[in-house]
Amino acid sequence: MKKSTLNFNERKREFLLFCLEFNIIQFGEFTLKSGVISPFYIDLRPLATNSRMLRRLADLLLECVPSEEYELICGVPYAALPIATAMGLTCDKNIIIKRKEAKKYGTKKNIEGLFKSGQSCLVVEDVITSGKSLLETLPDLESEGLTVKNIVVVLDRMQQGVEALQNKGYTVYSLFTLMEMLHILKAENQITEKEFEDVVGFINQQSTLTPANKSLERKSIIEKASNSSHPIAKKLAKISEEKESNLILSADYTEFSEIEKIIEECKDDIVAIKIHADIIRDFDSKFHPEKLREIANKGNFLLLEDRKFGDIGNTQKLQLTQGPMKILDWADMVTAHAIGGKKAIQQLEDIAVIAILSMSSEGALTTDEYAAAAEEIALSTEHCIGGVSQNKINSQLLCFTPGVNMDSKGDASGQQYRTPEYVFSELHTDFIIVGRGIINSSTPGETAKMYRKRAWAAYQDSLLS
Ligand code: S5P
Repeated sequence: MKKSTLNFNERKREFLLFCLEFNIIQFGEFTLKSGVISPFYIDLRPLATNSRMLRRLADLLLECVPSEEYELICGVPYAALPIATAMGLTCDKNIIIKRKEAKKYGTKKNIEGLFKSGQSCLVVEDVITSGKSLLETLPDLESEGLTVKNIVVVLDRMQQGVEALQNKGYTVYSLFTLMEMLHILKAENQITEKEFEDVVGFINQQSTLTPANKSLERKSIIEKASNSSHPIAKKLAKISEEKESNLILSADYTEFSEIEKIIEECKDDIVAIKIHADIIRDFDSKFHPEKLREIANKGNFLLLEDRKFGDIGNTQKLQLTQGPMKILDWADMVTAHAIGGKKAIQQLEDIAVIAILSMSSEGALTTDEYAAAAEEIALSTEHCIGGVSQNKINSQLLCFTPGVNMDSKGDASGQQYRTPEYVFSELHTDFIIVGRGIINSSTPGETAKMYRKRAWAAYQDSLLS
């Protein structure tokens, strides 16, 4: 089969539209096994009869999980069995089959297939609700000596299943959450506003993860990232865990050589470097991006261009791809205002976006009302991985907070600072963005280390409280 030329998000959309067309997802009135009337119904089993879409789904799921993390693939019976088989065929890894009931004769085996104790296994599930069927399946695999760390699911119904598994130490990757699926279908005009609201109302009524009770809990970066479908959110979370760091260095220099120098000093302590390419006097659109990419890969951190897009969609797309910066060619993430509305921000879909929800400068016009509206846009936009915020974010978005300094309360130009401890405990920040607190220090390397340690400790405390 010819490989699709569409990008990850376009293929996700294509897959959902297919599901709708073939009644794999249905909207209406359905009586569930429990007797509850549901405004939607999902059954992925018929998917196996369409080999093209099954392959497409296999590709998407394989892209969710780093391939070096597992040797075998196992589908939870029955819906995920063909999906796991398609994945195995695609990535050339062996699959094993977990029986629904143990064999009553012969070998009485629970797991079928050729495997060795100690091998790592990726578990595949179609839909995760409470996580019960996965929690029943995993001990059977583990009792055979298999190591299970990662689980990939097509759809997270947002009914605490992911949390239940995370609490047991598993990493869950979901291709879609129910909310994300609804937002895509709404954006594609495939469901009406009423159908959208009925399903959201139903989810809330089923006492699932409503925005209200989500706000009570402080979620970890890893949890948030596993609920995000964007690979950059997951990569950032992975780097953060590996380096025990929540620190993004804001290298606001006007000479490229100074950026190189500060990176050399701070690279072990940061998860990302944030630059303003448009203030670099000697920015060379070919040489500097290549150099930045090379040192970022080597130093295991990401590149954030703080472009703060804030125009109409068409202009933003041109600003992302054209001109001397050619940001799309080298940056992993960009910042963007939501001021131009949802459609405008959608034009940046080829890159991970951090939406500006509120600003740290004195007198900023980003009121609570504005921030809430911007957050709503970010939440319903697939490629928005987080928000730049001076307030608590009550959702799954990663929270990035600039305006952090251990020694100063602000500058003469209206910048306002808070301490790492304050932002982690009060705002539930995930990443701090620190500029002059580090770059103006006489020993930036040591200072970056100090910020990293204080931030990580405050972050850990905030998870416990
Ligand atoms: O609200 C904001 C948003 C951003 S991205 N306040 C900010 O200060 N920033 C950026 O963070 C700002 O553009 C600068 O690059 C950095 C803060 O730098 P510092 O030197 O004040 O720590």
